[in-house]
Amino acid sequence: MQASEIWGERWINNALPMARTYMEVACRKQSLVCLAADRKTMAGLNELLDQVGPYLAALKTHVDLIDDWSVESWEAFCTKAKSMDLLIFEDRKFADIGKISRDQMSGVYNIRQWADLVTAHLISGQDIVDGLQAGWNDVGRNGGVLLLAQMSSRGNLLSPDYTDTVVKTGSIHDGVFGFIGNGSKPDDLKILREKVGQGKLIWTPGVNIAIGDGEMGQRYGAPDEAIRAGSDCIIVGSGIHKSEDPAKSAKSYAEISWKALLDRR
Ligand code: S5P
Repeated sequence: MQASEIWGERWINNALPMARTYMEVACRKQSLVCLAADRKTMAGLNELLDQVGPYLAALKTHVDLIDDWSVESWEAFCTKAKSMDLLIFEDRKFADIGKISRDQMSGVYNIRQWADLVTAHLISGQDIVDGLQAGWNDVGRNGGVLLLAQMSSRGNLLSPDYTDTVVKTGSIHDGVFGFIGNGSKPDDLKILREKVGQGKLIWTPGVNIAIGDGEMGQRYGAPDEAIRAGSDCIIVGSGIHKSEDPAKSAKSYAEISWKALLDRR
């Protein structure tokens, strides 16, 4: 089956090239799983990628938490991820003014050169999206911005009004790939999906087969419920990288997510 048939309205209403690329990758891999690869060494990251790469559609990184990061080791890691047909998503949570965000796409980490997706807060205004898109444009690459509309952590300051403004502004901006929603609360997610409409993608952290509270205020909901409520990608960290058998866990998240997407159609 073609990606356009599987994704239906989402495909029709989202023409951002990177959004369509994601929808195609998800179909090839039969997985709506983005791994939050929160390991602190290159060896740890490479080991994880070797184990679970086949079951993922995307790989989410925090490039600034790697102890032994180097340009060469990162380049090799990204090349491997690409060879496994994965999108690379740097969860940098940019929040500065447009021109500084553009510059932050370069610098030591040179995020614009290897990341297909990045996260941003809209707290500084919508020019941040143009700044980040300009960053990719500066090196002739395409990318997509995921705006934080909700967060999964307890006590966060993203109020319902703030969420509405992010959705309203982001939904009509071409550079926006989609939104980060809270996967731990399917009911809230349903409401978010109604507000977002059928075009932009919603990606959700706060998902784990073992639902409930996580470490330091993190909260978890069930992966299939998140997708049925309107999530288009589940961001899973500890559920995979802290599991005794990461490959087996990644495979079950992939199967659950794919089945939930087919059920949702
Ligand atoms: O609201 C949020 C937004 C994000 S991007 N809550 C989150 O937990 N995240 C990220 O998702 C967080 O930075 C981490 O990398 C991942 C969740 O990891 P887990 O181990 O709790 O599944």
